[in-house]
Formats: sequence, structure tokens, C-alpha cells
Amino acid sequence: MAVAEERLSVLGEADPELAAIMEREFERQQYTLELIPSENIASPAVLAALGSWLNNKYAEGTPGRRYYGGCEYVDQVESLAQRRACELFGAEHANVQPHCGSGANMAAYMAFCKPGDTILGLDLSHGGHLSHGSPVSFSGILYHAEFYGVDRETEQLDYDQVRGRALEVRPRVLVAGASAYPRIFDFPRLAEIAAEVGAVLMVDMAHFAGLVAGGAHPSPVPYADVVTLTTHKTLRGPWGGMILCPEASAKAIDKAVFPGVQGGPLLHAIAAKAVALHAWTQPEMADYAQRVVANAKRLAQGLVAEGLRLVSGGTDNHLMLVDLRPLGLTGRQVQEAFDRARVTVNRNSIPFDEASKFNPSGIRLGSPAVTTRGMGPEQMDEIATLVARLIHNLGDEGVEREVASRARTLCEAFPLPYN
Ligand code: DSN
Repeated sequence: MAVAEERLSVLGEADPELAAIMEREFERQQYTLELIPSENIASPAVLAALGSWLNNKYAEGTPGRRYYGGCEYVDQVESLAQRRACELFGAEHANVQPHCGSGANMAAYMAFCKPGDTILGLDLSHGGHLSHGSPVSFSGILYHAEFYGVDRETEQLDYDQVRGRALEVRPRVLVAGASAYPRIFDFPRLAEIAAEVGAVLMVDMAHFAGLVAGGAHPSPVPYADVVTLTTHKTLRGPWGGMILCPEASAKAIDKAVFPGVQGGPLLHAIAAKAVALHAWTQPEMADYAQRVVANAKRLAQGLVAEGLRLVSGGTDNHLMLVDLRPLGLTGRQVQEAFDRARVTVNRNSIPFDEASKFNPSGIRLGSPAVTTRGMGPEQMDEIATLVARLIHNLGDEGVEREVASRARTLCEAFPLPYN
């Protein structure tokens, strides 16, 4: 707990009120089973870079072409992060400045589209993301958004249907990637479809970037015209975004990020991204990526064995969706019961969901954070049992207390890496 203790003691002197809240959040993270698939646990080295004096520097522009003096060292930091991103993902160019995934997507659209152009992405309720064209997001406000979905029977993408939609709407950008799709995208097929309709293929690999980095998931980089990602999910870095593209699009992407979308880059976050990227050169990270997928499959099998229905029947990546409709339950009540039992999940729409987005019919679970803590197949079996017990006995306070106690025991056996 040394890392946390050190931070809290510095903060405790300067701002005891905030330090007390942060201490409670630390305890929550330490003793809660984190199953939200978009969350993870950054290493102490990532946090060290993030909480550093690099925070103090303004550096609008790109390395060697800044609008401020005193950038000689932050130029090196950013170039290092770019080089590491290119090497890790086999990309020609990396822009490491996006503050988040939605900002990276905004810049990617801006580089290739004019307002009003058509973009075609996966429907939000079929697993897509707000920034892939939702009418409440800039992506659906600035662009003409059209959608493809999953097949009603298989609950997986049907590429003939994607092609049909692409031929029908002729998008400027075909967007692939998702925040709640438990299967693998067929990137060669998507590239063929994009080429056939003259579209730019944009892959948002925010969720599975770490799996790609560790060789546990196919890479979109050889097939896509532009790849966006976040650095805090499976990639296990700081909160942030990134864009990869061929050299031919580098200028357009850089200009779209700054001054198109953002002002000054967050050099402390870029340094932390460099640290996270460097970690992926170590063999244990490839092993981590394989274990994330193996753990997700094991958890999915356990849930199915406990009588729960998973969207598409299982998972090929790090996440899964439980369909609560057969049990007559809704996502919100299940998420709240899980919170009481110290197991964190998030409610989520499922394909063809007729319930509202605020109280949808599914919950989304994933393995990245518990795998970072070192949990393996045995713990996945136990977590499957706990999850199923909670769902099958919803609202039973005795079961909630029992699950909370077992969740705590598991967390104590696999502490956060801040000792
Ligand atoms: N909101 C993120 C997630 O939880 O998947 C995606 O941006």
C-alpha cells in the first residue's frame, strides 16, 4: 500500500477533505471485484508519470513544431511515446495527444469528413459507442449517421448485411469497433467493404487495444485507414486516447487533433502513455492479454453453466453481456444489488432491447481488471458462482452479505499493485 499511503500523506497535509474521499475510493477499489470491462488498474510507474511535473508544461503543436519555448524535453517525451506506439502496433504514424477516446474519434472524423457527410457505424444498442454516430453525440450531430447491426439470431455481425448497408448509404467513413460487442471484427472483410464503396475504414479499438498489443486479438492496423484507441482500458495505461494511421494521413490527423479538436497536449498523460507502451515490450504483458481472454471465456462458461443467457452465447474477447430478460429483471436493479455486494458491473443495452437506455435489459462484465490483479481460472469459476447467486437471488440481503464477504476475501488474496 506504499504508493497509496505516500500519495494520501502528501494530499492529507494539503487537502484533508479531498484526501479522505480519495482514501475511501482507494478502499472501494482495493476491496471490490471490478468487472466493468472498460476499467483497469494502472501500474505505479504509470501513476508516477501521470502525477509529475510534466503537468506544468504547455506545448501546443507537435514535437519540433511547438508554439511555446522550453519544449526540448517534452518533445523527447512525446516522440518516445509516438515511437513506442508505432513499434507496438506496427503503425506508420501515431498521434498520442487525444485526451480521450471520443476526442480521438472526433479528430479522426474531422480528418476525413466534412460536416454533413455520412458515417456508418455499429448501432449503440447492438454494442456500438456514442461517438460512432449517436444523435446525442457530436458524431450524430455533425455528421449524417447511419447504422448497421447484429443478426437477430446469432447476435453477431453479418458482413453481408454490413455490405448491404454500406452500398445503400455510401458512407464517407465506415466505423468498426464497439464498447459492448463480445466477438471479433473481421477486419479484412470490413476493408473490402470500405474499398468497394470508396469509404475510409476507421477502427475504434478502444476496448481491445491491449489484446492487440499482446497478440490475443487480430490487429486492425494493416487493414484500416485510421485506428483510434484509448489507453486506459485493456492497454492498462493512463486515461487518454491515441490515433494510428499511415504516414499519408499523418498531417490531416495531427491538424485535426490540434488545433481542430484540442488545445495543449497533456504531457504528463503522454509520458504515462509512453510508460504503458513500454510495459508491453515485456513478455508478461503478452501473457496478460492471453489471460484476459482465457479468463473471460472461463467466466462466460461459468455463467452459462449457472443458467444465465449471454448475448451471442459467449465471448471471444474480454467482455460479455448477460441478458436479464429471461429472468424478468432489469439492468439497473441488478447493478445496484451488485454494488451492495461489492461487485462492480454496469448495466447495458443488449441487441433488440426494448427497454430504455437508462434501465436496459443487460449487464456487461469483463475480465481485464481482475486479471491485472492476478486472478485466474479458479477465481473466474468462483466469480461466476457469485454473479449467478446474486442474480438468481436478487434483493436477498443475506446473499448480498455473503457475496460481499467472498468478494472481499478474493480481493485480499489479490491486492492492487500499490504495495
Ligand atoms: N464508456 C466506455 C465503456 O465503458 O465502454 C466506452 O467509452
